Amino acid sequence: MIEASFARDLLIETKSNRNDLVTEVDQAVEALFTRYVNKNFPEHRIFGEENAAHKLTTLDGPVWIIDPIDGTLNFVEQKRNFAISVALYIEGVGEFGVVYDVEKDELYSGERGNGAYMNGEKLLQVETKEGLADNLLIANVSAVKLYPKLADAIEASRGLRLYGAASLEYMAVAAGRAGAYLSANLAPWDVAAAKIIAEELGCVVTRLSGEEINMLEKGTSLVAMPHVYEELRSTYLK
Ligand code: 2AM
Ligand code: CA
Repeated sequence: MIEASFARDLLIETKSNRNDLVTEVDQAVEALFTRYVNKNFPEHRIFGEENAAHKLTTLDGPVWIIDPIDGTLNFVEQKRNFAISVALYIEGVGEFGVVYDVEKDELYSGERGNGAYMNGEKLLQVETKEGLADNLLIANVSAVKLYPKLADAIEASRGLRLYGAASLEYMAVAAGRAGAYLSANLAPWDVAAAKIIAEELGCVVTRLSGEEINMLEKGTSLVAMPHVYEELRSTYLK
């Protein structure tokens, strides 16, 4: 459905600001998952980005947390660097998640306690690279504004990268392509699936403050390999 949309002009609307976009494709993909969940698991609930009926205030029971397109701005501007993110939470605990990079045809999946996979191949836990100096960092400008010392962390690191799709930035850390990803404002559906996969690969996931992420609220996000996590938290996130 997404790939077919590349051939036509998209209907694009703005949400909270001029760069917060939704297209008819975001809505159609969420509707597709909604039909599937309703048909196969009628008692399950859906917490999704693009449908007003999909806003929840509790995570009781089984809940599918869905972002039909994470990185909509990339989808519109680049036709790449975006992903579908789907997670199953039961009583607030992340059980299963998939992040699908549509353009690269890379399907990441993870199940709590059972490891993570990419296109069916088991992913290995990331090899520990020494310190910040040996790791690429992914961070957005808003995170640096919130914690100005992060500018020093970036300078101390191997270099700065930014892709513009939170779930894929999580996968970059989970797969060992970067040491950490820091963001100032993500929604539950941006991180729900990616968090499960990253944790299965040994990453630590919290708010920038070190607090646990409440999957009903937007907020800051930090995912990192453990030793990079400690270095960031102890020296740069104060
Ligand atoms: P989205 O494409 O699903 O909105 C961009 O840096 C990353 O931040 C994307 O993963 C994007 O997800 C997410 N994001 C969350 N809230 C956003 C907002 N209000 N405006 C733009 N991007 C947002
Ligand atoms: Ca989205």
